[in-house]
Amino acid sequence: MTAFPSDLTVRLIGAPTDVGASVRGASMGPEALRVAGIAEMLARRGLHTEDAGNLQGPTNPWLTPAGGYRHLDEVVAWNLLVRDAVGDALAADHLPVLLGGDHSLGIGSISAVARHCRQAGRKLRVLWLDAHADFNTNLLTPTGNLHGMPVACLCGDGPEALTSLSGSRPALQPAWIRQIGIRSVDEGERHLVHQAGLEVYDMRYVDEMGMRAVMESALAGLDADTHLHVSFDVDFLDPEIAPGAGTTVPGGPTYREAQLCMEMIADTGLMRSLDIVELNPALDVRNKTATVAVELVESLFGKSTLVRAPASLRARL
Ligand SMILES: [Mn+2]
Repeated sequence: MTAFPSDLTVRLIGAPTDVGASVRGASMGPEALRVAGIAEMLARRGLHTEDAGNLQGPTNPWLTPAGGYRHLDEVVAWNLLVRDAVGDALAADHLPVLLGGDHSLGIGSISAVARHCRQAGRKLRVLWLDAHADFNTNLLTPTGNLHGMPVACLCGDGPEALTSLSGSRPALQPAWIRQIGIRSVDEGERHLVHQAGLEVYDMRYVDEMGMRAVMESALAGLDADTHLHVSFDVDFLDPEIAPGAGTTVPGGPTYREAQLCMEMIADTGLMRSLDIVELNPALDVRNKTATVAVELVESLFGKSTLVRAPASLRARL
């Protein structure tokens, strides 16, 4: 077990938009996370924290899809801003935390991470915590909402303007991705996920094997030279604890399961970038979902519920 490095500077980057979403409201996500105390929590953990404020992109025109994509121009504009902001943070050796915003922004964020790793010669592992596989394409999607397509785009299947953001297409190899918590996938999308060979730990797997086995498997094979990126869609969580999301699906991880997931990620000491997306304050109850998200992110940054001494210490007692 590695401690989370305490000499890191965390840079919060707000991307207040819902141009890629199916319902309005995720544009208010960054402020809700700030109100829930995300910066104060990180400071309490002893991390240098700077809030870069919000990116300023196009407003949501709320139009019907064209060519199988809804608001493609606006989604591209936002993702260029996110890619550059996340890229700047990584270049400064800071740990970027993207405060979304809808999950289409993961394209820009992870494209920047992929480019950074390519240039630095580092390996990359992406953990996609989500109720959905987000592997739709314009030919499959009934709605054209781009927040259902980021993993496909990152793997090279999507509009050129989004698949080329990392400077190399595809940005990611499917073998670098682990999806956890999945419980809502369309038929055609399921076929594409299989075809791509994505490693998916769906809720049936979590039920049967338990979160500990899921995370041991999802985190297997990492080494000190691996950059770990976490893309945390709050609809990953069971709607009982996280009602503030536009596309909730029942039957997600409980509070304890989610905590264990986050703590085991923190134990690696390897997380170097994070997206927190799809938080929708318009659907939330007294900022409950933002508060839960901040608590879980606190665990991601090394707050442990472990009270007993570590095994190595117990052995010496
Ligand atoms: Mn998602």
